[in-house]
Amino acid sequence: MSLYLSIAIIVLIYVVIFQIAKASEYVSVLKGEENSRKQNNKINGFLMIVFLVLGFIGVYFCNKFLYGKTLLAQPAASVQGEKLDQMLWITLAITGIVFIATQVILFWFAYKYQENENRKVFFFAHSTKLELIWTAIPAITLTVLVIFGLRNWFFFTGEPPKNAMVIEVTGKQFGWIFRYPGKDAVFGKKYYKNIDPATNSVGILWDDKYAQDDILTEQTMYVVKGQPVKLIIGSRDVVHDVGLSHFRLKMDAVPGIPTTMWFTPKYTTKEMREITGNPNFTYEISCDQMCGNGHYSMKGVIEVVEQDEYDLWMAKQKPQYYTAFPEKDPDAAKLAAEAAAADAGAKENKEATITKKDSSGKKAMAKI
Ligand SMILES: [Cu+2]
Repeated sequence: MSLYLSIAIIVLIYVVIFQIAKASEYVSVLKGEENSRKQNNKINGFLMIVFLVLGFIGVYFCNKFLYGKTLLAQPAASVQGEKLDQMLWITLAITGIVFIATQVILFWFAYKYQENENRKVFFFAHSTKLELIWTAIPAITLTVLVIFGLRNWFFFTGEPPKNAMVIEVTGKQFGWIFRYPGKDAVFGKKYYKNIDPATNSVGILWDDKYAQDDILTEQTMYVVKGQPVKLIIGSRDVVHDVGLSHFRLKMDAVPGIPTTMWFTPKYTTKEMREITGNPNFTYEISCDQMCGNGHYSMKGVIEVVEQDEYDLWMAKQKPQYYTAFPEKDPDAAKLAAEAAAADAGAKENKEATITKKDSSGKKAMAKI
């Protein structure tokens, strides 16, 4: 019913506009072409100013209602992110000033210099000086912005400080795998043909002596507040992208070509919950590259914690080597030994009870 009503209203509006246009055409015929054109000019000039003012009011209200929903309303959660935010604000300020100035001039001129019988058109074809000015100023400004951008780019894709922890991030259809180098702080070698989704999701070469303490986790990555983290990023299948919007960073995950970036988290997840006023806040890794039909579900989580909480978490992690070879797990061997000992103990007890029963049975027999 509401659909028919909407169609009827649209048709009605169309008919009304059509009739007004027709009527104004007849009026202009009656008034004469010249008069009608002058009047139209005035109306259009006035509408230019109305459009300008309404446009600015629209921008103001969009900003008022939508700014809080953008990530800019939250502080950048990494030291590098702050630098990028600063760059963004400088770019927005420069382009914003240019945008407002050019739009005001554009609409104001259209109104102010509308057709006037007392004014003659000034013919102006070319000015080298003017062209030099409007080419040189934007060129210099953009060069400065690009230089700042490149400096930041080389900063966070370059070498991190020495105390940085290193985590390998591997994208796959559809999820994230994180590898920590373990106690020796060196990643074991890997080879794609060794990939086994159940026990060896990144294809670690177990013969490598550095490989046996490597730790694998999926979907959640733990990092420490204030400690630089270097990510070595790769992919197991198609191109993915590690998108860290709260840290203001992103980097492609390309199969066969490792990419890197590093950042220093500024706030723990708990602190960020207070800052954003959102008790369910989590740092998210989104895949920023369309990578297949499960792309939407590639949400990873980064837990930023204090050092002691990280140490506690790390202590609970088991090297992946023991998942691949459970028989070599010293803990499992210990447990097995304990279980065997318990078994043996139980057996001994049982035998003792039987002997006891036997002897009491014999005694009973003797009495008979
Ligand atoms: Cu993806």
